[in-house]
Amino acid sequence: MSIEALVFDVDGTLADTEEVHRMAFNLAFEEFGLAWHWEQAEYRSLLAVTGGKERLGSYIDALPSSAAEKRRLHERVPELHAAKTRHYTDIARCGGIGLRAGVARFLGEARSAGLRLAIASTTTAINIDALLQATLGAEGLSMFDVIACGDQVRAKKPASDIYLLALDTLGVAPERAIAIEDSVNGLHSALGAGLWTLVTPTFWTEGGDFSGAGLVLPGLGDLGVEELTRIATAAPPPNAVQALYLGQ
Ligand code: XBP
Ligand code: MG
Repeated sequence: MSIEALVFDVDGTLADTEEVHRMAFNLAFEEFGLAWHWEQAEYRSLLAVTGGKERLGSYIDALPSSAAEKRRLHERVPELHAAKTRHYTDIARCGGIGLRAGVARFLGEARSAGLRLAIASTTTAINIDALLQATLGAEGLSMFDVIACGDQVRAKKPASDIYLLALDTLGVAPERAIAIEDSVNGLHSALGAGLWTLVTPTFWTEGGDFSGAGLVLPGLGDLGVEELTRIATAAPPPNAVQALYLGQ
């Protein structure tokens, strides 16, 4: 069965963004007078929770504070996350984040091959807009037929909601699409939606259990679109992969 669409994750896949997300969180903590500072090692473990607001909530829950203090802090999460997003988009818009190696070439090749492009990401639309316009210019957004992201779904990765939304909006069956991810959460989200998945880990996600991935590579590098679609279509049907993932 031929491939019609490629569905890309954003953070860690299109660009290695998590160091800038970490910096933006720390800038927001300073702005709010919070004595919090996420070092890389701590942030790497906090990334097990997808979604910046959910990550903040999980961090607060683990604080040695009173229930009343935790309630007060939870109430501030939306404004704290909005400040973090402002810091992140400021850095992205100034060109502080580049695409990962091979991504721009791969996107161009996919479009020339007539494949449709989509995004399925946990981050916010404003972050995606800032990153894509800064790295790909005016057509950075228009090259994607669908951008499914952030709070458009209730359950974030590893739940499959965001990939199911992307496929539904594209009008493409899972077996006619390939997912490209960087993390275990992202892989499980794509597998649960029945997509054959290429995983390209970063420092933040390497060493994860990528069982069920169709292919794991250090990055897109020189991989050809034609080569990827050939590998994916020669692979076991997604329902077999999905069954493997779902333990059926
Ligand atoms: C990765 C995430 C996001 C980012 C932070 O998303 O889990 O939460 O870490 O961005 P992706 P926000 O699915 O693109 O890998 O603070 O906007 O959530
Ligand atoms: Mg990711």
